Amino acid sequence: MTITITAFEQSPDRGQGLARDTRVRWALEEVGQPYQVRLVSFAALKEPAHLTLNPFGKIPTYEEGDLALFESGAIVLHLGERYPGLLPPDAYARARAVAWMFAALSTVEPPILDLSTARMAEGDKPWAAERLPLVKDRIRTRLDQLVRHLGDADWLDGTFSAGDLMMVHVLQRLKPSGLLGEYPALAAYVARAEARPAFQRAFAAQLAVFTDGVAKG
Ligand SMILES: N[C@@H](CCC(=O)N[C@@H](CS)C(=O)NCC(=O)O)C(=O)O
Repeated sequence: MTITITAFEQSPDRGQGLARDTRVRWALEEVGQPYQVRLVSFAALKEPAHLTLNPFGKIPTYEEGDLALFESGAIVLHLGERYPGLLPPDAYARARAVAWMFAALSTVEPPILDLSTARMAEGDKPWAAERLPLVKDRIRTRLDQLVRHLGDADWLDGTFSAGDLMMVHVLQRLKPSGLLGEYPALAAYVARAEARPAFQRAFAAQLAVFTDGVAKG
């Protein structure tokens, strides 16, 4: 069954891999499934054809036969349930891996996204400079907790899972801020995940859109 995902035709990050199609590409690479990519312009995201796939007008979307999905977390979870390689076979370990996916998306990602908002959308407001340290401290609170949990382990819960994939992709957004560098154990955790051949392939494929103009899957 052909799998088709959507990605930005022109990404604001110029191929740094921060757009959320990268998590889906990475998950597809981890489970060894080939996929096609349909590139979408910002205007097309808000048109009816795309809104039937994602009512919020965003990428990534996922199509497989009669199934259409949106939300990167739901897509990665679907892949983890459908193919081996992302979620452990043991039911309890699997539940914990899913918990880490949710933790990445609903506990760690929001303050990190808030930093992007503070910089890009609110940077010119008179109160921006005063607010920024508060935003950063909220991120540090999460990173303190995360690094305490990780300890000297390689991954969040035993072997690499979709929970790590999601957490690492969320943390990657922090690199330019220097905040990740304040936590060498977390920086090493991200680097360990980035060394995975599946991540390397996913990263190269999303980069090719911007360097070669090619929709690689
Ligand atoms: N929670 C959604 C967020 C999707 C999202 O924000 N996608 C961004 C790209 S990473 C997007 O399409 N932005 C364009 C827009 O909002 O117009 C997910 O995880 O899939």
